[in-house]
Amino acid sequence: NTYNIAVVGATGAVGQKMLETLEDRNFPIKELKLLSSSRSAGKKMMYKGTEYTLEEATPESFDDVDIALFSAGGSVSKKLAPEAVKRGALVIDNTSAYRMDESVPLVVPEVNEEDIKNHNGIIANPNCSTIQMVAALEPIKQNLGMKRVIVSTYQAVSGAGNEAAEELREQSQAFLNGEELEASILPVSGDEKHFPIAFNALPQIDKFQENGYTFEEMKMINETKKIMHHSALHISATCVRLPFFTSHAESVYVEVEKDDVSVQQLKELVGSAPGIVLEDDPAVQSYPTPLSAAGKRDVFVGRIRKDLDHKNGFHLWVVSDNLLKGAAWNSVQIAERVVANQWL
Ligand code: 11C
Repeated sequence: NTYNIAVVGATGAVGQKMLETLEDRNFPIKELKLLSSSRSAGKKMMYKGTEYTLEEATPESFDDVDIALFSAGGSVSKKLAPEAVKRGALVIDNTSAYRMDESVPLVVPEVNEEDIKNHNGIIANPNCSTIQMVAALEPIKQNLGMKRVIVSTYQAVSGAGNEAAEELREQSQAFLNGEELEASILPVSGDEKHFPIAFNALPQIDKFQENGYTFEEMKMINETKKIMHHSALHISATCVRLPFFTSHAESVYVEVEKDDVSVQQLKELVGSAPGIVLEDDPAVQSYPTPLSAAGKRDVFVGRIRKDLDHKNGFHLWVVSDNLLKGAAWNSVQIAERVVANQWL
């Protein structure tokens, strides 16, 4: 079987990776449609050596589309995803628009693939920093039980889009030339103040909420509970933007329910889980980094060690390409599971 596929937001940081991933995976495409805002309509992009012209996304664009991959911002998804569904398309939405909607499954295939079955036309793709963490935590939750998670993130600028990545490039050059740094996007394009990211660390990703946490932190907290079906989980997050381009890294503290678990046991569990690669050998300085994970689809885990005080506490270092497993690959992987299981 082959399918008519639409990519909405094809020119964005994630949209570009969606095309690359569909091509790498040789996804069974009958017809491909690249959709965008009116601003990008008319631009050309390549897929499998053929040039495609971007069309402005309208409700009618989805006539005859089987699967629509959305990554053009929450407001576009809010407006056009229901139109696509009305016309019979399955929407895989990479924005936060529908993630916490009870009628919409929020899916990381390694964790809750079965939830796909309950879709009503829309499947939500979680936030990038959430995806890699839950993939690493799932084998722990399943085998040992999980009581508490405390995560601190080290996130790449590409998570904030191509323009944020450009801002880091320009500021880095300016810094090395001894020039003044101009910030107009990060930490959050829509917020009042902007700070330099080059040679810096910004403890704000997305806007602050009333409880003092940022929206990115609340996404990690709420999405994790939903994906893992673990509403009783105690979980807290601190999200930080750092000056590198690709992959998010996370320091994750987890408390398990089972007593007397050894580090070796935890390494075996995590290392044999789907989608996870264990790179963990302090004796030979083996651990993943943002650079070593960039361009790869897996989630890499290292530095697994026991907490020195809490007998059931462990620390992990989790790294993955935020545009691949964190976005494009997870979306295409959902599409692959839908097709393989005939859950369209
Ligand atoms: C970042 N995690 O790194 C964000 C980007 O909800 O899909 C992903 C935003 C989202 O800035």
